Amino acid sequence: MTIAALVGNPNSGKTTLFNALTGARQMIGNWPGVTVARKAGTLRQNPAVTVQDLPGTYSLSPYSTEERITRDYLLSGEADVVVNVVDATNLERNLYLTLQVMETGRPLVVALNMMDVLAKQGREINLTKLAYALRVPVIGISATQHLHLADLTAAMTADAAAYPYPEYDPRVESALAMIAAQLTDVPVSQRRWYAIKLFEHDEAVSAQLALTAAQTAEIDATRATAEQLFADSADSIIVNARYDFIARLMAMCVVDELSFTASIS
Ligand code: GDP
Ligand code: K
Ligand code: MG
Repeated sequence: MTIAALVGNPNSGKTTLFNALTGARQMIGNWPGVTVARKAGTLRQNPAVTVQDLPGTYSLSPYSTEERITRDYLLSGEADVVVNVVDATNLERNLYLTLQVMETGRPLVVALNMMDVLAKQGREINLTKLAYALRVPVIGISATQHLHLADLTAAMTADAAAYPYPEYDPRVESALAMIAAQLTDVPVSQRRWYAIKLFEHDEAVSAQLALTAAQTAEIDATRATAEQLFADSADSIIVNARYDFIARLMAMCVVDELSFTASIS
């Protein structure tokens, strides 16, 4: 039995993909304690794979119910694989969630949706480079036209790479590594997620981990050093690291016909 969870920004095509993958085989309920609908189904072609729909969200910060449900579900480890539905026509904005999903340590497949719209706009995304840079499989699909859905389900059930995650500025990485080294009780796949939260000074997460005074002091010192080095707050350091990474991906992978024409004229 495999559980594949669908995550994505609102309007990325999650519901359309969910319906295309599962057909009529759907179970509807609620997430515990809230009135947000919870929908699951099994793959048309393979009933041993359950597809779990998650609420649409732009980020995984715990500020809204949708973000909290999605974040807690991913951290629970229930999903064997996460399918991140990405709107190819809004790649830059959608990738912010992708990076956060990778930080939760679940195996990931990117379903790059709306490829039909992208083609009509005369734009191209180099899927090979995108997959290489993210270190996860990227499958270009159209959920409405049922394009390449078999490739997607094949990628969902293939063996995933172990805990891929985006690598940021080396100075951020070394701070995160120092914090992660304190977290020997946290499963390896989730150390990066918790290291980022502790770097960001997330009080709820530090309370949950029951750190010793020495560990807390070590983490505070690491954060203070980074804040001094970057002359910025820990929160902004992480946000900027994600945006820098996305900017590099965009420069590497996106071909805009208009800008191409301009550059050769
Ligand atoms: P959700 O908010 O992520 O659940 O997104 P929906 O599945 O409701 O899709 C949002 C809109 O995009 C709907 O009008 C869909 O018909 C449309 N849509 C979804 N996937 C595709 C696609 O691959 N191509 C095109 N052209 N439209 C799509
Ligand atoms: K919608
Ligand atoms: Mg929907």
